[in-house]
Amino acid sequence: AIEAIGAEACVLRGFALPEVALLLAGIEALQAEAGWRNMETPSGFTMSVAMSNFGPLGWVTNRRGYSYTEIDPLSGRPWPALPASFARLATEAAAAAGFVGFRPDACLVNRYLPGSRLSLHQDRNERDYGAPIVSVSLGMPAVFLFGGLARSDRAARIPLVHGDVVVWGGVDRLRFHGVLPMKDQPHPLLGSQRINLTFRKAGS
Ligand code: MD3
Ligand code: FE
Repeated sequence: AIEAIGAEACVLRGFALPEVALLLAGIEALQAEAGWRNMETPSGFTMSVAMSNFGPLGWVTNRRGYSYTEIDPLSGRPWPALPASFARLATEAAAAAGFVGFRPDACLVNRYLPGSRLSLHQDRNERDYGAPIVSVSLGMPAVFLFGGLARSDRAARIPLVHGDVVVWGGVDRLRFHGVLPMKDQPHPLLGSQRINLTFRKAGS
């Protein structure tokens, strides 16, 4: 069942469940190859969400700003390759939501522990806002904030659980969004963490 949350945004409940074993194996490998890091924002805060990326492009933030890089600044090597099973899941979810032909070149992996949060922001570091964004939730439940095109617009609260996939594009692509501080509600497979995969087309 497709749950609309905007004119061109929807939740596909449980869409990733058949792929969970492959996703978790890939995330284990990413953790070993690249590792989690709490990056610094341009204003000097350390993010409470730990991050890593599958390539070819990875999202980073530091005191100089936000960007996409081909090289992981921590290892000095390219980001680990995006597994084909991950890319296929993102393409299939996008198609189910009406965005046919989505080919991600970036997969940001966010790791939330109890207390981690993501404050309201827009995703505007990508070259082409025409491509959708696909997000996969794993582990502990979270409350997603889905606002409007102005920071001050009231935000809807959307509960997301293990296996849910959200697709956003078109007129909803630049809406403000965030994640409320995580409660400790341990998940049988992942324990006290939530992992979110965000698939994007960042480059050309
Ligand atoms: C809504 N991550 O990494 S999913 C992010 O759960 C991010 O980790 C969240 O926001 C998380 O930037 C939320 C991704 C998402 C991405 C783009 C959007 C939600 C969006 C664009 C418009 C509206
Ligand atoms: Fe975002």
